[in-house]
Amino acid sequence: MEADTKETEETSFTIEPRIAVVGLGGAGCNVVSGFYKELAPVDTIAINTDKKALDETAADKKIYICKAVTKGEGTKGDARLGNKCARVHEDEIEKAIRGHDIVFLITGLGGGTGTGAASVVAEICNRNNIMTFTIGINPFSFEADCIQTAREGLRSIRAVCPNTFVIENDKILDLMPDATMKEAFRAVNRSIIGFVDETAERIASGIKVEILSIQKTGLMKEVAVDVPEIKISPGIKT
Ligand SMILES: Nc1nc2c(ncn2[C@@H]2O[C@H](COP(=O)(O)OP(=O)(O)OP(=O)(O)O)[C@@H](O)[C@H]2O)c(=O)[nH]1
Ligand SMILES: [Mg+2]
Repeated sequence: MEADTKETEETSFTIEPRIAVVGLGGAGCNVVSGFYKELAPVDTIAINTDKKALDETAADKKIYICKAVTKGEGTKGDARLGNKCARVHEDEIEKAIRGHDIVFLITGLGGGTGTGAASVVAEICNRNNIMTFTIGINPFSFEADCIQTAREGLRSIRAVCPNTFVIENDKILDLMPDATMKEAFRAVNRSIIGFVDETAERIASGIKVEILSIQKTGLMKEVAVDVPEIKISPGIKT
């Protein structure tokens, strides 16, 4: 009888991991606004060099980087500048991120802010032992000026964040050929929100299983994370 009670107490013990979604640059901040407005159970952090875009972003925490350098107008596609701006604000970014168990970094690839800053933020996550995923958005193929920056940026992000997934803006053109740019962005952004929600849910339940297992057996159980595919669905016109 006594043993039964003990078992019940042990198996009912769970810990919810603390999750942050961090948006970098224009695209990343747009996705973060979606999370914030959806009241998803995650902390939202927005980081940008563009003051106006950041003011229009909805997030729990906003970090405006490098006013002195960019005058609040973004980096105009200079990823080296985006990287430098993030480095200058490393302490502030680290303070906002510390204490989370899982971080999702969301960034457009091919601009300067997100492409340059993502690796800096991923490094901060690494040194705080945070499980980190990056979702990078590849620019449309007609944005020829961005392609090289996107490619190089992705390489530098992958070097510090192996769990990096890429979503192609181009894909939405097949699904919604008549969509405006705004409608296409919105559809891609919704698909990213769905992907993060689903991945976070699977990881969270994996962690709960692990904690229950440790409680019951005293042994560590490996957490297997089966990351879902990113699905893009049309019909987001609102
Ligand atoms: N899916 C999606 N893609 C976007 C969105 N906004 C921009 N993009 C794409 O992301 C790429 C990078 O753009 P931004 O995120 O605006 O760039 P940034 O990081 O702010 O960099 P700078 O403005 O150059 O400092 C663009 O070339 C677009 O293809 C968005 O809301 N959703
Ligand atoms: Mg920008």
